[in-house]
Amino acid sequence: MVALSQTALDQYSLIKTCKPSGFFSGIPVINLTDPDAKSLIVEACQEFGFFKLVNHGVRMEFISRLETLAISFFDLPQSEKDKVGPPDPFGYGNKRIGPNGDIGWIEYLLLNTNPQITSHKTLSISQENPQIFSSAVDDYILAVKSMAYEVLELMADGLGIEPRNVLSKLVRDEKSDSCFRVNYYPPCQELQALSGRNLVGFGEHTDPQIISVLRSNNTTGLQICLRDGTWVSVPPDQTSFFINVGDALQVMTNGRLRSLKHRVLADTIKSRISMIYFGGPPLSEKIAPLPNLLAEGEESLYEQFTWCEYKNSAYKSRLADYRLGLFEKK
Ligand code: GA4
Repeated sequence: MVALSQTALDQYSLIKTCKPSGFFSGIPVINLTDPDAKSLIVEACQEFGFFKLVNHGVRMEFISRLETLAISFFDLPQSEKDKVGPPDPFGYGNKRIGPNGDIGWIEYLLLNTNPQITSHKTLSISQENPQIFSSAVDDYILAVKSMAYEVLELMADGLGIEPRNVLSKLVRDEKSDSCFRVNYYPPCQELQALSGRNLVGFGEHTDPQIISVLRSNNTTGLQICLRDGTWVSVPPDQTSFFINVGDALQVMTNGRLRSLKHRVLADTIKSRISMIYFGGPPLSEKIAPLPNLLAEGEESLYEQFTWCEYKNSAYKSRLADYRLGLFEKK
């Protein structure tokens, strides 16, 4: 038994391990209906690039329906799941993340969020009734998008920039290059017992887009990197959303808001499931500091680039690379 597990561990020796850290109690919690939400959001995004959102208005039934369907998909035999993969970048993926050799203790579905482009892959996720999964995704995404627009509008208000839809319109645009991911992290008890550490489910990285909206079940795993470089664990909360600033928003605010370095460790006992909406701009959009935000004489910290250029460069990188580095002015 031990020998068998050791083989399994050797097989996964490329998957990194980490020591779990204590829960962090300092994560800003923002109530979307709070009259002070706009300034609290800006403060949280300046300090952490991250906050927890409560009273978000997304109906629990949309969340639960999608989660249940996703779990049934991940419970299917491997050969069935493989029919929806490998990701190109959309589709079902197992352990391999992105095209450049990153691996983690994870299975996932990466989907396009544009309802007009429901791919055959999305349709084949729920075999008995192909529409079930895609309509659950559509309902969920619609609700999460409208909450994300509101957050981005409050953010613009809080930053004192006009018009208030200057950020939300990019994600709202029908050509917005957004995507959606369902991550499933199976428990890793045996492998953990052998290594004495937790397996990394999704290695450290920042998200390239404008905004990411995450919802998970009640299993721990998400860790964020604080300004001083320490990694802390985020207490899970299945009724709330976690919002994080992406690289594009960091550039558009000339570094005032910070994109968040984060990672996920697999739990030893329980599986973790998370669903993340990544709001991105249209491919042709120029990503540069918003002029109304720059103080007099303040220059952009970054070379100008389009979202398409940034995305292409991101797909040539490894997860942990500092992707904005290539675009910083020397
Ligand atoms: C991180 C954020 C999103 O999950 C994602 C990821 C993408 C992928 O899994 O295909 C990337 C990663 C993410 C950043 C660097 C590249 C691209 C894997 C990878 C190694 C869908 C995205 O947009 O960028």
